[in-house]
Amino acid sequence: MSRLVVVSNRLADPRKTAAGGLAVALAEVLSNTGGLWFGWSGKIVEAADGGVAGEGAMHTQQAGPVKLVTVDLSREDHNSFYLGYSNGVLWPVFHYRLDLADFDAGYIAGYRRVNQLFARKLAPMLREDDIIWIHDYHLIPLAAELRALGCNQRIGFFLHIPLPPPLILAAIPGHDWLIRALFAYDVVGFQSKSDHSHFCEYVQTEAHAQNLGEGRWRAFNRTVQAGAFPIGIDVDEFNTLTEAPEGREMYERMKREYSRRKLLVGVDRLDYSKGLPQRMRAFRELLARNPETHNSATLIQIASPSREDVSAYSDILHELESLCGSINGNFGELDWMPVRYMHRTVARARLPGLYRASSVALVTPLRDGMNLVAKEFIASQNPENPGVLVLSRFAGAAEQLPEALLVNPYDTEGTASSINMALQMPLEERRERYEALMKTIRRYDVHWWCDTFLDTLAKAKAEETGTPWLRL
Ligand code: GDG
Repeated sequence: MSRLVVVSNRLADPRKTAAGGLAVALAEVLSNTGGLWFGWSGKIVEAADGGVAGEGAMHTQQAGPVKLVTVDLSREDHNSFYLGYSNGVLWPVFHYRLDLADFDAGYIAGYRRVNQLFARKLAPMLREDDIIWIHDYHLIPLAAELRALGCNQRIGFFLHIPLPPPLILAAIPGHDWLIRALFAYDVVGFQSKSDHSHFCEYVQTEAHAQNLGEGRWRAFNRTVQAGAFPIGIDVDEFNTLTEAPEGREMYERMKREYSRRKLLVGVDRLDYSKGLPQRMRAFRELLARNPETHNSATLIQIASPSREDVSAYSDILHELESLCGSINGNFGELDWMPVRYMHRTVARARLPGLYRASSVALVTPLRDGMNLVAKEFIASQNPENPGVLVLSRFAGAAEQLPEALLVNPYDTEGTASSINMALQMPLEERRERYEALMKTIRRYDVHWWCDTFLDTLAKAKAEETGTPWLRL
């Protein structure tokens, strides 16, 4: 069996349960093949301490059968690669937010420099029959850089975030370079059919690629296989967490604390793509229009801190804080706070209990690759008395989960009425929806995702081996 090499910007120690379903699933396949996981160490080295652009010390750690190898980044590289191009250009544009993109010309050089650094460090560790799986928008050109160093292994790429339509993508200076870089992969995976169709449209119209059928495209002397591989969660892990003492304790505490209330829950990284201010406005509308929700509906919103060194994130923090304050100020009573907002990370073991104690989950991103919270909420429900998922039609998950109450998060009144419908939904309908949702979530779980992607990569036609890669 070939060894699996996973490359992602950040790594998680697969032995720790806090690592989450994705890390656990990757760890499983990595363990089976005695694999290697490579990425950034999380450490930034200042120029005064010898941090030089394009250079970084390496660290190796053994986690059971899995080898974790990481590299440090200089402050200059972190600024242009991570804060600049990855999170200041690609993240907003791929989430359709051209207004938030900062197209500083210097960023792309840093982005390329770090991808070259990763390639230079990784290439000598590779074996001829390794299978390499590269993750997410930080590392789009990594395969091209590896190919330029003579690596002919199978290489797959998975984009965790959405891919926008060609005209939005085309706003990125260097968009043609980015998409050309995708042709260095053997397989490119997207979260949804709609992301995949944007890729097809782009390569057809902008790159004049030849459609070879069955998802295969030929351009730049290379053939790439593209498809949708919607990511899932580890349903069994969630069931175990729900039944574990910490999960049960959390559930019972919430039930006790809110015995006279109807709990709504939101769990998100504090990111502008998650539509948090829009969600708060919809909740305010619900309270304004439905007096019977007063003294009852209580929204617990966890907004875990994220990328606080990117400026667009502090704006969203202030907007959210002010909305929560005004809702509590205008509607709250001495013994009832409509919104409980926490700008903190909650321990992973407690999430299932919180989800299970809630009657409604609000998962209303403006745009999201998939959104795992939607799936985690359903997986944690009591089948006899399940809660209702209110889901944005703009989350990748909506394609797979039409039995949720789908909403347009930009439509405040429409979202408020759907939340009200969710709060009042009869048990029989809740059960029907839950069963249909659960069936999909179980069938397309994280193991299905891993296996299907790696199987496609293993079977991708290897006719390109040895073709000289057009230098970027
Ligand atoms: C990207 C794409 C795609 C959140 N707050 C806490 C916490 N979380 C956990 C959730 C969930 C995960 O983080 C978030 O996953 P999402 O899918 O919602 O979103 P992103 O972080 O934006 O991830 C996304 C995903 O990649 C996978 O491909 O679905 O579309 O944007 O697991 O539970 N976990 C803990 N405490 C928190 O406070 N422990």
